[in-house]
Amino acid sequence: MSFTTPTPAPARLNRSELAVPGSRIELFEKAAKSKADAIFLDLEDAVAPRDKEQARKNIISAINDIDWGDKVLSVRINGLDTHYMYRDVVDVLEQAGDRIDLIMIPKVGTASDVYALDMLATQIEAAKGRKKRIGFELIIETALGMQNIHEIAAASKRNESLHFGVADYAASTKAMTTGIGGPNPHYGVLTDKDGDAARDYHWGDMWHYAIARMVVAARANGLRPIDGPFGDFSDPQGYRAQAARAMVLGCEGKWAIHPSQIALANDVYSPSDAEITKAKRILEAMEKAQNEGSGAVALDGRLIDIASIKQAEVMVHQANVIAA
Ligand code: 1VU
Ligand code: GLV
Ligand code: MG
Repeated sequence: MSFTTPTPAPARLNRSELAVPGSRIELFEKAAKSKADAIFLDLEDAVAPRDKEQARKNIISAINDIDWGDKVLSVRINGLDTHYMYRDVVDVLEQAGDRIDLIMIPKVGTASDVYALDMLATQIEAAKGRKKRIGFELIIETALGMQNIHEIAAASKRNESLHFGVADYAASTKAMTTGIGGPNPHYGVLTDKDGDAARDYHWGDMWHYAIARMVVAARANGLRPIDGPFGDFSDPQGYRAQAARAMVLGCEGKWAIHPSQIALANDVYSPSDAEITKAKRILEAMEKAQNEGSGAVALDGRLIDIASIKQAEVMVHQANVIAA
């Protein structure tokens, strides 16, 4: 291991994060009663400009008045390039009580964006005597943000998670697609025409680089990597496949833009009984191996070694957090 060890963000279950537009108050109670691990009340792109001020008021009342249970509660503020942002932060942090856990910052482009928000939050917390320090969720959804992702991830002790905002990222990188998340038929590989077999076309995962890069930046800085929206809420299979891909790359959860996606995310991001049993068997086998002086042994015809302990511990840890 390096002598440098990332300090982990506060542990929070973040398998599903439900997006709730701040202008749709009729959804607030439903969201609070849902099985989502986390909720973000949105002031940004799900709210039309003429509704921004009212949405802010709605969200402040909702944070104060609704019983959010043990959910992680966040507010997505407007971007730093808008005149809404400063008042989003000031009003929410001054007027909403301590129930709010996080502020979600969209379209973060540079470490200075995070620094500016840290300064503002720090001043408000000191002036108002807020006891609970607010954490930050950062959406990486622009080419600039992706370019600077490592500095962004390290920019504040308030940082808790990085989120992949696939819709804005596609727009920012000028990707020729109008879908929100998931695959695109043009992103595929056709087997060579000189091959023996009949030609075959495989769809690829056009978001692989972005998500993998986000996972590295997040994990290197002790943050949770979270996959963003999947717009086609009529396609549970597609959602599940996207969620599973991101999970295998290291993500800890995924947004739900519709209540039907919550159970899918919770399921994909909860290790199955079979996976937990396998991980525990690896730990048992390695404990036995180490007691007998071996670092590497065979289990079910496969190599396991000391790295396998760490892999299995990730699985068992997640299972324990879910069971707690
Ligand atoms: O069965 P009921 O009538 O009691 O309830 C409906 C509906 O009210 C409810 N519901 C929700 N509850 C809590 N939170 C939600 N976000 C939410 N959405 C719906 O569920 C029941 C079924 O709803 P539906 O199928 O009739 O859905 P609607 O036609 O009402 O709404 C669909 C959309 C997609 C518009 C709605 O789900 C929504 O606004 N989702 C969140 C959108 C959002 O926040 N977007 C920003 C994040 S994504 C991004 O920034 C980039 C793309
Ligand atoms: C989320 O904000 C996105 O743009 O996908
Ligand atoms: Mg966005």
